[in-house]
Amino acid sequence: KKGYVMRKCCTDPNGKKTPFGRRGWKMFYCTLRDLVLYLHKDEHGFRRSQMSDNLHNAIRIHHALATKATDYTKKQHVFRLQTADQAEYLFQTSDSKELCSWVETINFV
Ligand code: I3P
Repeated sequence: KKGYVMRKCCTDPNGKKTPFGRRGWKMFYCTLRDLVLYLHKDEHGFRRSQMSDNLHNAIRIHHALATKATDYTKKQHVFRLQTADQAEYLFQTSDSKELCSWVETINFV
């Protein structure tokens, strides 16, 4: 699965709150492959540099959980991703269909 999403970091992989200044929403071209969510700057970055593009922006989703972020009311079509290493992110998708598709894909791969 692939597509554009907005991402907000809430909790860093150590379980500590992401510091102010790094908590903003940012757009990425997101691809899911082999239990890793790769966040590319855009489609071009995805095609050109494949896996080497922003390796630190890769999120391992083995034992991760995606849920609709019904408690987050500032934006629509947002899901929360909690990873095995205790990081937490919010992802905004384009519509409710995309939201369900991302959540199901992440949880059932
Ligand atoms: C954050 C940015 C986010 C905001 C977050 C801010 O600032 O304005 O949009 O989250 O609030 O800290 P920065 O870019 O300097 O990190 P919301 O859009 O959800 O309000 P937060 O600290 O309450 O998460």
